[in-house]
Amino acid sequence: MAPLTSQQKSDYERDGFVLIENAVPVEILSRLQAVTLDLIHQSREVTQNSDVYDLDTGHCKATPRLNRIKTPHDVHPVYKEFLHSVTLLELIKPLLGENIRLNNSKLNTKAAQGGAPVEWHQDWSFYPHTNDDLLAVGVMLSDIGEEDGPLQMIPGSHREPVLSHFNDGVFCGAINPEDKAARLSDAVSITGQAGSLSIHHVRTTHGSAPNMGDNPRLLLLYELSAADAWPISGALSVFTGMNQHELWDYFNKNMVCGEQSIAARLSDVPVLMPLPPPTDATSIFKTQSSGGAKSAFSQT
Ligand SMILES: O=C(O)CCC(=O)C(=O)O
Repeated sequence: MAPLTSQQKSDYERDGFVLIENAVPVEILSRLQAVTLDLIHQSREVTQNSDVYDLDTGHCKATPRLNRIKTPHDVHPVYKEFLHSVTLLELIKPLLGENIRLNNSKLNTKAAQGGAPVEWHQDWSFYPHTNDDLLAVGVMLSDIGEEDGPLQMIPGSHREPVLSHFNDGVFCGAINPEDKAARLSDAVSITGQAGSLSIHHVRTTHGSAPNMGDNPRLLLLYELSAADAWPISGALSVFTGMNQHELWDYFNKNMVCGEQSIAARLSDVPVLMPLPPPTDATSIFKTQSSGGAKSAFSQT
């Protein structure tokens, strides 16, 4: 696979996202898929949310239905292998520089015929940093067509003001679909074959509808940042609850390339702190449901 082209880089800078088709080499794609299907199979024995699984409603032994496999890079080495591969590094270094940290990973396994929607949001609303050189890479591990609940993005939203993600004064991790400033009618669907990947900026407005297809929609997400982007204390995020030793160890352990910086680079970025928090902020699904987010996608 070729490095990010200058056209792809300028598309990302203009739109806040870029789709790169057939980006993942076939051999590692097959292994990522096999490990993922095996993890879904193993979830048949699981009856409640755990460190690995976030269960969807209706999950049972006969029909496993997951919202997500949590932090897959900690669950099986193949996810880390692709993260550190030259293929991926050549795509993200032009956007983030030579020093890159993984902040979190997740594998959203939207179950067939209805897996949970993800309401419209900007990732930035959950974890503002000292600058916005942060992005998410979404690796399609299944073919994702229009009816499979693809990611949808609003072009150019990453350069617009930060939108409210509050309901009745509580952070709910979702934009009110009636907020005209969100320009939801401009949405573009990110569809492609397994092995394609998208990159979206941390401030790009995005969401996804339920999966109306017959197969699980498998999307592996790596949340990455420049190593001199420091999380702003008080945000709801994977860093919540870590003391200084834990945070420093976490950052160093999760370097993808280069070194963690102690210099925090401050940019002129818009920030709304995600406070007060909802009652359950353990995942975006729980944040949106317990925060009372208004749905753009529910069919009732
Ligand atoms: O899986 C999806 O469709 C979107 C996931 C997402 O936006 C998130 O987890 O922040």
